[in-house]
Amino acid sequence: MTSEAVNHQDNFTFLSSANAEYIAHLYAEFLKSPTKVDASWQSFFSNLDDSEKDMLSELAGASWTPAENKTSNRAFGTAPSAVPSSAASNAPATASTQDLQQATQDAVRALNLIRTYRNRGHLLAQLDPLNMREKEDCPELEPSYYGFEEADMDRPIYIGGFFGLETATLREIQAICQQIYCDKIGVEYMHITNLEERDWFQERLETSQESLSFNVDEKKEILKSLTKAEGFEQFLSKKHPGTKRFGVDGAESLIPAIETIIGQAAKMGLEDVNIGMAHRGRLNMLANIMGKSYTAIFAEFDGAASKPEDIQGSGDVKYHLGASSDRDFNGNSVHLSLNPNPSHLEFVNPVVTGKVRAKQMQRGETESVKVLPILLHGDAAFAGQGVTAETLMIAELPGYRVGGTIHVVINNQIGFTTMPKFGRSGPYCTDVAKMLVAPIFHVNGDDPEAVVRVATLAAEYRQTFKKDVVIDMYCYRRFGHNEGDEPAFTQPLMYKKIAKQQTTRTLYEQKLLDEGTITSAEAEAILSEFYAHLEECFAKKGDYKPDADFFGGAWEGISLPKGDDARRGKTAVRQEEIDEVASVLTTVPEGFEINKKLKRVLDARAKMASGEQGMDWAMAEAMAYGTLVKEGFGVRLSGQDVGRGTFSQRHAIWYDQNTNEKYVALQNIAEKQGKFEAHDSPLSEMAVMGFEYGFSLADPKTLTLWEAQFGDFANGAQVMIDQFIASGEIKWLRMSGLVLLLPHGFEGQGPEHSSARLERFLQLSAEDNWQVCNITTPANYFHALRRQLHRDFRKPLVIVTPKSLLRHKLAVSPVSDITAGNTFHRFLWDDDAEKLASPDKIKRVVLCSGKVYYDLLQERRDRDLKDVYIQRIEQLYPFDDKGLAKELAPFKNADFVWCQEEPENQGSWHFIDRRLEKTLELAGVKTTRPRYVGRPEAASVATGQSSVHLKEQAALVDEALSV
Ligand SMILES: Cc1ncc(C[n+]2csc(CCOP(=O)(O)OP(=O)(O)O)c2C)c(N)n1
Repeated sequence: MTSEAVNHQDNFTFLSSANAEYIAHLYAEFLKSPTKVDASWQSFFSNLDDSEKDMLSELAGASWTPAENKTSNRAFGTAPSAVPSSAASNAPATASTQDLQQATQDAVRALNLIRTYRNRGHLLAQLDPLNMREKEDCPELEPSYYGFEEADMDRPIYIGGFFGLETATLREIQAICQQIYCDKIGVEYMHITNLEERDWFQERLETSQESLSFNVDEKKEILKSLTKAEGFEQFLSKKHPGTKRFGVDGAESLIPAIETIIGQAAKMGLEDVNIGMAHRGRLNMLANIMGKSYTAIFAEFDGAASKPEDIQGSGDVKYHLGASSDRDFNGNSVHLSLNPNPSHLEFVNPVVTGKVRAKQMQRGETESVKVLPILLHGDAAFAGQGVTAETLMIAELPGYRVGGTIHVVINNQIGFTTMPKFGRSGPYCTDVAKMLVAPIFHVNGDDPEAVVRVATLAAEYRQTFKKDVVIDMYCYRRFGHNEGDEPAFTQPLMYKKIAKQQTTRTLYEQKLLDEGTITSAEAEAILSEFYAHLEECFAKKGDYKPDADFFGGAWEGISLPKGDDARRGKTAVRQEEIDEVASVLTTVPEGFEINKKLKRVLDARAKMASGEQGMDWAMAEAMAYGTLVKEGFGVRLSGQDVGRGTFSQRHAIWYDQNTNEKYVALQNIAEKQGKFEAHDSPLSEMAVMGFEYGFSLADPKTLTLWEAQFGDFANGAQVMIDQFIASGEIKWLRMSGLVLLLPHGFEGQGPEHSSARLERFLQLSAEDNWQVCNITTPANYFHALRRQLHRDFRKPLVIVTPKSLLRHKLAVSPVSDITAGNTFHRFLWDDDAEKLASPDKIKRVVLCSGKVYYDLLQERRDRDLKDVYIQRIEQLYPFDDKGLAKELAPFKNADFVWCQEEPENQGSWHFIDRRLEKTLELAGVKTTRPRYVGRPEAASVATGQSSVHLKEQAALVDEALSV
């Protein structure tokens, strides 16, 4: 021990709370002006390094509250102080300046060490049950990094109330820090910017460890839960060896974790939990959390269907199916819903949060405590899939908030055969969550008590602060990617280790036996009783009859579509309703300074409603929304810049030109009306479309619309379209009335803004899965939108919406087209039909869809042709061949062409040519094969040169009209 160290030891008490206040005062003075303190303090303060100065700054800025009132553990801020602050300017007589300076330096260094543990202790935490995680080299977690020597380890240092202690030795400080921050739990919370939340964590993490221990009953519950998790998988493996089940084996602590999260959240008001997860452990979750009967699962392993025979649908594999149930958690009843999901990992995330948002709104929830999303992730998928980041990114936005999601990562340290060091760039698979400044708990899955502890904290945090929180449970995958897979092909050493690893339940049982919490007879009984129960359920599997919960809850009154009629729905409205709604939509509230150009738009809209002027696209849409909310339905529109509309056409939100204040006329239609929301979304397609799809699953009484900025951007959400919207109903018996609005039009704007890729949607059309429309009139758009809610079934609607038609002088509808007697039309006749030759004299029928109709119409007028008829198909799918045949039958002697702007390999042609062939046969006309007129096949959508575009367009119109 150096003489200096001895001197320190003698003088450690020189820095007491009173003296700390004195030094804080001195430092505050020094910061104001160095010459305010004497030369020795000047030099002392000047020589401190930056982090030590930080500590002293906190000391200087701290409000001095007595220890018992403390709410914060920050730096010196909670130093117990019996000394009134008026004493601060007087140095306590007992301490020499040199002693005080030395003691101060010790304190700031020790506090720096503690702070570093809070920040970086997780890097040394014992998280990996296999002990294969490469630990970081962390010299900054050693006292020597702060200038301490071995000789300093055992002398008390002033730490101002940290861990409830005024003084502690470095050895004690390090032991406490390691226990809190480097044991089986590693916490990342210091990046949280909100101080209240950070203090909340600190307080909970740094309370005495004894108060965190579990009582006997709690420990038994954990053991029982692990027994169910392990026993279920082992039972299945015995009965169906080698069959894929994507077992939870190696991650059994997941089950007590989820049980704890729901139980804790329920104590704090939770009533409805919505879970999204992938394959791993899904059957276990279904059985042990969702309460799906073991018998049902055993029957499904025998090949039983998951739905009754009389219900149509392709079904899905058992580890993708959803379920719902009601369960009791310590006296609190909770509705549980596990969303079905496709194989595509992580894409279910925004679907679940969208669903939660709808449920929260249905309950009128403002506190976000009653409905909770829980998302389970694999480590490789969480890190790798961009939709994870998109879902996190929208979590705090006003239009998409759900008051926080609890994320649980089943971190089995492998993705199929890929090891973490090839699966992500950062140290943790959860690093992406930091963009949301979400707290992250890393925890060792082989310590179920630690897992339950973080599960409790995560649920408390979410229910208190209403924000996302992440649990990263390190575990392992006992078998291959699935149970028939050989993991030793690629991870021989890891799997040698795993073969020797006792199960989590065995380890925990042993711990409870060792500490005398249970007897071996009790342990044996827990296991044998559960197996006996499984055997009983297994014996009953032959009697199992599946059930379908197609139309429960909010879906009451909705049914499957019946027959194959036109399914028009009653969509017309009375002129009085139009007048009432239009009056609100075109009246600027008093005192509101409207944009002058917008005022002209509103004046024109008033004339459209009264019939003085033809109604344009945007007014028809506003009238559809306005009449729906007046009837009590909701309307939710989301997508990039939807409030104004990408093409400055919608103006659903007005901004006061002096104050920026918003006014939404559609929210002021009537005293009692449905909710209207228009949310300008962030620049994401995938998560936002998925969110809206989820919303539509939970709320059939709200017209839910997602709009692409330009239609082609929808392919940024292709997985949502393919896996959920097109096929969700047929796979999972879940209806959706989501509307996709996809601006589309070949208008010379180059390859990327011309096509909504209609061909993709048409290729996906089958089994009555959705509706695909390319509409040409505002009135038909009005009816198509209202039809979504005015029928007793729901189907997604894809509309390729127009761009130039928004302001095209011909693309207007008289207001009478939306009043009594009118409905949606799947086909539209020629506007000039009456001026044309009689049908039998028509030489050419041009069949088309969308904007090209107006190009053809205009050119035919210009050429004054009488023997060419133009027939529009407004709804491409479901395609009504009989209905169209009726329309075409009179043109007995004509030839038929299909005219489109899109290249031949795109647009509708490949979808419609065979259907038209059949239709022409049904119509009994002379020509039975339509001819294609349009651009030739092309790899890119359109030319980038507007002159070329114009030439191409003129040529195709010419060819279509030239008989
Ligand atoms: C989007 C997507 N890409 C690829 C796959 C194929 N796949 C299935 S499981 C898997 C590994 C997933 O690893 P991880 O997320 O760690 O979960 P684990 O299977 O280890 O539980 C992969 C690549 C998939 N299902 N989804």
